[in-house]
Amino acid sequence: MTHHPILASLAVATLGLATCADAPRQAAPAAPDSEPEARAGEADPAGTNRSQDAGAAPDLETIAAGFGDAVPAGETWLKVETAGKAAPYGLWHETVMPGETLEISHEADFALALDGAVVSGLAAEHSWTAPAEAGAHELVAFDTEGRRQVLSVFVLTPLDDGETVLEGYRIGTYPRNTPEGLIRLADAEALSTPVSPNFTIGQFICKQQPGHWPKFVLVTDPMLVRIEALIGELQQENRTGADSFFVMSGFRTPFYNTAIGSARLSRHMYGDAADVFVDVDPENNVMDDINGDGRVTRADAEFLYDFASELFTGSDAIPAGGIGAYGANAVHGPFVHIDGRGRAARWGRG
Ligand SMILES: [Ca+2]
Ligand SMILES: [Ca+2]
Repeated sequence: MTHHPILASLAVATLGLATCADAPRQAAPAAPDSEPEARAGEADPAGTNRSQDAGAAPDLETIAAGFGDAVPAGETWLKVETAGKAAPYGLWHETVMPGETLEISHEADFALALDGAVVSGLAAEHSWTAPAEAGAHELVAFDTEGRRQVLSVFVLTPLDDGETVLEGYRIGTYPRNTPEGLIRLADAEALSTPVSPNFTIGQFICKQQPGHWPKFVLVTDPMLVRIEALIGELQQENRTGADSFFVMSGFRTPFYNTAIGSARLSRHMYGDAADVFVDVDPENNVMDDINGDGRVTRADAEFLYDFASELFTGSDAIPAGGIGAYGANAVHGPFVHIDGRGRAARWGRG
């Protein structure tokens, strides 16, 4: 999925979206329940009754059409909440089980576009019921002032205990806490689906079965908030020209985790860990000389470790987790491990 320009069509019929278009549960007097989409070029009669709309009635399609392809700023413009929590960035992702209803709310009215089509009127609360099929969708929340927020919504493939292969992709067996479902990536195009301002889902896939589709993957919010905050701060302080990390190892299926002899309860199996480094100067699949001493060594991993440790310790908004520093060996260069285990853990720093 890419960032579609918002289309002017009203494809409400697709994907069972009739359930999404309305249902503002707050009894806003003129909420456009029965007339979810303003028609292009036609004043929305309901809009004239909204006491706080001083100007012309909003034409949602026109507003949505003006979005273009630009990714929204890192900050959360609308502070849209899903599942009782606000997205930490203006571009984020959400997972839902098939048929599960996503509740989306904000303190003021906003509208929704799904996969390029406006699918709701203005309201402070919306709900969207996921289709039965696993897949990725682009949900855009926007208001009449042109502010918007993007969520990549993944409808998961359910994973039953004891299920070891999904559509030919080896999952293996979780030693405990089997996830209720996995993100399904149907084809190479799905890899470019954004999950945060500086990361796509494709950066986290397991290295097994490279030519096989579909693939399955997970990423957790705490892990992603941590590496997103880290790359953002490195950019802010001009420590790197990288627009993302090189993710050496993200999600690992239990099958793969066992095959490489990793820890039995590795956070990687839950999408809650990433082994990362910066790699743009030069871009050569090896850590850059980020500490500027003219060499690429373990000291560069330790620089990233210290930078991360200081950043994470100093912020209440960043979830607790692990940081590990690693030097080079025969098969990889220096890197840091970042996870979101919920409590501070540190290792690998002498
Ligand atoms: Ca490099
Ligand atoms: Ca160095």
